[in-house]
Amino acid sequence: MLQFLTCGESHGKYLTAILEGLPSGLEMDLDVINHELSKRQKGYGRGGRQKIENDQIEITGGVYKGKTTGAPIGLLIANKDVTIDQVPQLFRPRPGHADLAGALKYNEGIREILERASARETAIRVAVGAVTELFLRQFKIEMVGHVVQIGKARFEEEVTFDQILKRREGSEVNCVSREVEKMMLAEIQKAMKNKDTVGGTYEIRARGIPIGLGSHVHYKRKLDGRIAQALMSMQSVKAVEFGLGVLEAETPGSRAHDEIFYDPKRGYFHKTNRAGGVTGGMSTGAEILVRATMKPISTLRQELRSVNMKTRKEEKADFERSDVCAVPAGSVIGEAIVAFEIADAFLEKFGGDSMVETKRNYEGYLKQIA
Ligand code: EPS
Repeated sequence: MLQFLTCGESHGKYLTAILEGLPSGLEMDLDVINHELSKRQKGYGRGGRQKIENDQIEITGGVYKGKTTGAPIGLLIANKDVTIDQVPQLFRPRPGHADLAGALKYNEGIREILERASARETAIRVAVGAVTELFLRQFKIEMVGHVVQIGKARFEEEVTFDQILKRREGSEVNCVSREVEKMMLAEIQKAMKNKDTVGGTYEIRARGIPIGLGSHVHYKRKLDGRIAQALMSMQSVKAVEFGLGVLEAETPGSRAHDEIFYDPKRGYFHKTNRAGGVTGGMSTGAEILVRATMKPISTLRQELRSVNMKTRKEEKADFERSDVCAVPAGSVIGEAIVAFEIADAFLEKFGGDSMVETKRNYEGYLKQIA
């Protein structure tokens, strides 16, 4: 239902996206989009590029008098940094980056590959996600993201959606615990000192989800599969898990599932959320709870062994300005990515060319399952 394409290079003139499939009549709030863009630029351990850029969204189509018209929405962010002709070619591919496979496959230089592979592209994905968050809010669906691990520093406490919203405020690493934040900062400082980089895990939650988004009938329609694919497409992500996730392996079946209850006011509900809000590829009505793990950034000051693609001789990999830790930024990007996937599944189920129609369809469904 909902689709988007991004275009642009890290040192190109613009990052752009066309988002298609949103109904007419949705109010566009540029402040909300810009706020998400600015959050993505922050976080302890970010690289020098963020001091140059001040990402701001421009809408280039599909919005009239502050509201969507139903036409494709054009989004644009202008890059401020030097242009692609002013940055050098690379010959020593960085292990862990797209450099080697990309250069061979496309018969191009490393520069041509890394410019598009760069996580700079996530700026425009955050803008797309923020627009879909505006859509979801109209149906009382809300999103939140926070960092649960950086290096060995791990946040283990159980927290509610509201606690995350409140307690992550003011954190330099988007963590809800000040104690764990200190340990996370120490992990990043250690990596800086050792000319190294550090990865971690973020968690995304969505609440207010109706039962039945996604479907069990076809593998491509499964909601968890769609969210996992989208999160995996984010630069650096190497693992995605829902609910108990990898802990399912050691949990007995009697404690791995969510028992079913009924209340005349609430309808069917679960007291636990071990499934992370999705079973059989469909939303259960509980919060969607998904975690993504990012590998450490692959551009290292302490260069790894590589091969010079001109001479085929062993040399140290090239170094480019980069981040030491991008997990806090990842938690903002992940939130946008999950929002898009939920909005897509929502529109697939309820459709509508205008917000009035989508709302009517949604209310009809809620009555049906009450
Ligand atoms: C990024 C912009 C990039 C990198 C980083 C993310 O800018 P530059 O290459 O000019 O420093 O800082 O990208 C990577 C770490 C990567 O490996 O691609 C951004 O805006 O998020």
